[in-house]
Amino acid sequence: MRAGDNKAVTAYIALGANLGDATQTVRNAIYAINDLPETLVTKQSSLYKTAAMESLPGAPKSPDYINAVIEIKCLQPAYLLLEQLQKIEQKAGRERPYLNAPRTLDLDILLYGDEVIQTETLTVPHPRMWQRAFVLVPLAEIAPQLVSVARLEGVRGQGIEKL
Ligand code: PH2
Ligand code: MG
Ligand code: MG
Repeated sequence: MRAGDNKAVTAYIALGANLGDATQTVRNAIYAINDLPETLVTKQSSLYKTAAMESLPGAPKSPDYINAVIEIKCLQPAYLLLEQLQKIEQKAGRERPYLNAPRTLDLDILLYGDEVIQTETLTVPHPRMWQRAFVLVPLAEIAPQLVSVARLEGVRGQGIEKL
């Protein structure tokens, strides 16, 4: 597809990794997403090193994450995009031993145009995105119109460092 295709939806995807060579995994994932059918990566944030959030009580302490956010133009429906993102996660060695376990790669759809989606497998907008500096700071870098100063102020103090 072409970036200017006027039927394409603009969507935002959060990338996160905190096992193995996280930086390389996130970079490779961006290439893999750009290679998906009917999908183009049109913007990409810097990479950020971020403190792990929301580990389960009693779970081993999680290593820092590498996080980023990308903008894509996409001609496929969100549920198909999700399936393909999950395949990329699996190829990167993703396992799901427990909630919020450290992961080789996590790809979350944050926003899919202005669609509101609530199914068993997919909730868009992402329900926790506005509470997380590791999402809002990179999102504000590539889409400042989507993130108000008040939203950014709300996540101040969460550990995040631009690489
Ligand atoms: N993802 C989580 C849980 N906690 N913490 C950081 N810093 N970055 C993440 O991507 C992340 C997290 C669940 O997906
Ligand atoms: Mg996630
Ligand atoms: Mg996920």
